[in-house]
Amino acid sequence: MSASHLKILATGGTIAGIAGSAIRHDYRPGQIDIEDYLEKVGGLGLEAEFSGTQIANIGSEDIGPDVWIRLHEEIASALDDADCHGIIVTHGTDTLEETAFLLDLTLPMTKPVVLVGAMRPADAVGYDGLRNFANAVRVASDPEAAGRGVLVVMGDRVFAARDVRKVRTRGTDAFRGFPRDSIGLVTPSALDWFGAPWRSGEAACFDFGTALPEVVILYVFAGMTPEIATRQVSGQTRGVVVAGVGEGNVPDPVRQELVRMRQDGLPVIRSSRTDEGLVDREPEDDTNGFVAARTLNPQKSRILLQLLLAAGETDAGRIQAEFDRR
Ligand code: DAS
Repeated sequence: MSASHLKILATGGTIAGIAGSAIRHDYRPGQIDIEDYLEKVGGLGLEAEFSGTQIANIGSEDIGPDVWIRLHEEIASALDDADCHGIIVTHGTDTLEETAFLLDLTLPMTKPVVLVGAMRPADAVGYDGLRNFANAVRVASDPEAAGRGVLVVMGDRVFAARDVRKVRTRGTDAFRGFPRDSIGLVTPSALDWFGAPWRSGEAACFDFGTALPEVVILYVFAGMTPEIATRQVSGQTRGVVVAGVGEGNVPDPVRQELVRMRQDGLPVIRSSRTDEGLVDREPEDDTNGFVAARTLNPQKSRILLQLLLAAGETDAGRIQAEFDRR
């Protein structure tokens, strides 16, 4: 098989981070630029040719719509380039799941698009970035990787963007998927898929490029009051996601405040602060006008609601149908 031509879009993060010592914990993300990184990778003997673009060189806690718009433009251009077989985005791990899900919802499923990061900086003992990158090259070079949504490769596992989330602050096994855990296993020498592609050739679910409307996430805790909820919603807010306790539950006074927000025209999505599990519709949702997030965590629910609102969708029934189908 001739070498794949892969487009590498670098945004920074720990994969490009430097600690300055092999034993220091603290480090600075985004210290290695893409050209230096590709030079490092050149010594691995990977069966691929790369062209790199530095989109940003920052910690992913600082990534948001500005970087997303540039990433989206560069990926769309690479998807139209007949000489490009696949795209790899190097990214910090803290918000990797949000970038991946945003791209998953706004790109056509025609070529592999893979996000990859690292949990340890490049000069740390046990640096995982080169292995993760080599794994990402194997996935992005496989035509079978297209049609599975945007993919995340971390810790020898392949995740679908709609499932993946960071579940640990440290350690190279920091990512899990829900409801599906990994959809494939990968090493620098082997790739095994579990199941066939299910979105081959699909068009983008949503347009992207306009400013994303403000959607807030209300994190629920024991003793939360309606005033605390109200203070987090401003005149610019266009939607509310609740990181509820258990299966998306809130104290009753807060529920009453959320009903008022709904009556003022704000969609309200009930998600959960609990790490895994379904948030299903309850009979009261019909009365309250709320939407159940189903399998999407609060940060992904926010991305989906932003795109729905940007597309002019505010009907709770149609929004619920969109959450049901993800
Ligand atoms: N520095 C954090 C980030 O950019 C952590 C990381 O990259 O893994 O998300």
